[in-house]
Amino acid sequence: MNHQTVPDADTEPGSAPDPSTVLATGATPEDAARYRALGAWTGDTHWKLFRRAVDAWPSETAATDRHRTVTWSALDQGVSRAAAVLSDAGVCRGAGVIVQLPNSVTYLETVFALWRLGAVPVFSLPAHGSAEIRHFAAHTPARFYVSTATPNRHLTRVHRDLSDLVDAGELTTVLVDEATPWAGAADLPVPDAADVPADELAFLQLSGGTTGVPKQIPRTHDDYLYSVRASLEVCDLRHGDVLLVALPASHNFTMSSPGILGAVQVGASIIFATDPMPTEVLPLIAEHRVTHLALVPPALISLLNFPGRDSYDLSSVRTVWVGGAKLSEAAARRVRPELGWTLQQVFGMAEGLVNYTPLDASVDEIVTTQGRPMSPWDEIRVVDDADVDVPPGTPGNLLTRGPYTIRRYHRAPEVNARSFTADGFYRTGDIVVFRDGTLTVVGRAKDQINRGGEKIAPEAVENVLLTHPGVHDVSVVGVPDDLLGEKIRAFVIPRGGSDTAASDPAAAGLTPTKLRKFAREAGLSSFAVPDIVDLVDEFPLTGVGKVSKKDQQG
Ligand code: OOB
Repeated sequence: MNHQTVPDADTEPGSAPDPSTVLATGATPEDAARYRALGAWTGDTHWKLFRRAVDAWPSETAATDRHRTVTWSALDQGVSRAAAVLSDAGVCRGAGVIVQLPNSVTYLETVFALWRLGAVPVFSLPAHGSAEIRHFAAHTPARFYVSTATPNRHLTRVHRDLSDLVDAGELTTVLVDEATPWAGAADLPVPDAADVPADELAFLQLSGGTTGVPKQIPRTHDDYLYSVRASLEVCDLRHGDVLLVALPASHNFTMSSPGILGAVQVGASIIFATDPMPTEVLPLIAEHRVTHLALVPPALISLLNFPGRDSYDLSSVRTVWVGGAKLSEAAARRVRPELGWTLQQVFGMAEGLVNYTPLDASVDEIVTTQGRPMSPWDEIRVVDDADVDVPPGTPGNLLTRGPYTIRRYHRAPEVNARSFTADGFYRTGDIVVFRDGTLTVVGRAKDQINRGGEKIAPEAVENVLLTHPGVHDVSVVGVPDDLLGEKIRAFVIPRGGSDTAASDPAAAGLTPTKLRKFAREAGLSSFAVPDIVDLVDEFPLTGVGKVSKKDQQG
């Protein structure tokens, strides 16, 4: 078993780090000195953040899921047990550990135990398929995988599909029962907390891939915890509040805007839902007197349109954060009058930059913009395709740099060359209008489908469908959808043509339903399986003979 650790920089273990870019995020020593002098980077770590909460509010409620409710002190005991079990499995300081857990108290115990050990979580989503997990195992030094032992149809399939990696000794799996976790911990020693520098890699965060496969985003304790504190400055989450966590915990929005870590910072209690749809969210709001929640636009719209909504007491909620995809002005306008809640739009990205509409902004600003950069040290540029700045109010490509925005992906030199400018600005791929300090998202320049906040690279879906022996060619596009914003549509040319009754034997009997099933079974994430499949004879072409995705979008 190779317990290789995740080094800070893009260097191979043992080789000398490049002195100009020693930090995992690509920040230079000059950047680091500046952000420290400004007070943005304070030397705090995720483990210290957790310890402070346990010491300050030991007997207050920390978190609740469908299996249990824990105080901060009970959570701390769970974290100790988790650390003992993970350490016994071989997880050590610097080890990379893929975390694929549903929203749960067990999730909290796992990630804080990893930070206690000085290990490096590699975050994935519960909906990810085995194809993504394989990719993480291949492209990060992670050799451990923590997931659930509680019955779960999708994850059981993922675990089964990964068994060859486990048999080959390439992945050590720790499966945890969410109701009775960390069995066997009683006989194991609890390792001491590791002393971890705050400018070290804290975890690898997911990026909605714009290339075939998701990229890994290196975040440090210093930069990420600054983003949490900056979020808290512009949000009204306070000690004693109740935060409903209904989007996947590992998503940057859920984790840090201000999210789970914001709740740990201020001492708010966390209620876990495993699905953001109204049937699960509404009863939890009423039962736990929830004060804050974060939703993607389709979940908010479903809640606004839910017929039985009035039978729930929703008066405890002060603020709803909505982000991940563009919220329509029409839906945004309904929030205050129909729900009585304050809306904060959140336009963020796992690479860094997060924007919020201010709590006290005018109604027009709240419903028509995606907010203002949350830090005074966020640098914003809006440029044309030649990287020349456009005048204020003119749509252009959003570039950004700042104390919590990465300057490179983890070990991806080619992607880095096109995703960042030479002076370290991140090319967000978003087309925006910047006016009077506010950003409005008006389009997208990246080849990415945003399906209600889930980011999908068309190429990743095309690559999976192309492995079907009866498929000659595939083109995947996002098509407009009232609820999700966009849906995934795959145009497929079967071998021998669209009349699969008369075609090549490999394509005989091919149907859209069979292709969707094939995509699921090939390990594609559940949210990336095409919503619509069309069998066609040819693709529309552009003037220069390329597939015209524009025409396919209808
Ligand atoms: C959040 O993070 P990611 O990494 O899943 O996706 C980032 C991309 C942005 O570049 C943009 O294309 C889109 O998602 N996006 C929005 C948006 N929020 C994100 N587009 C329009 N309006 C919005 N409000 O999605 C994320 C991370 C932290 C906080 C919130 C969202």
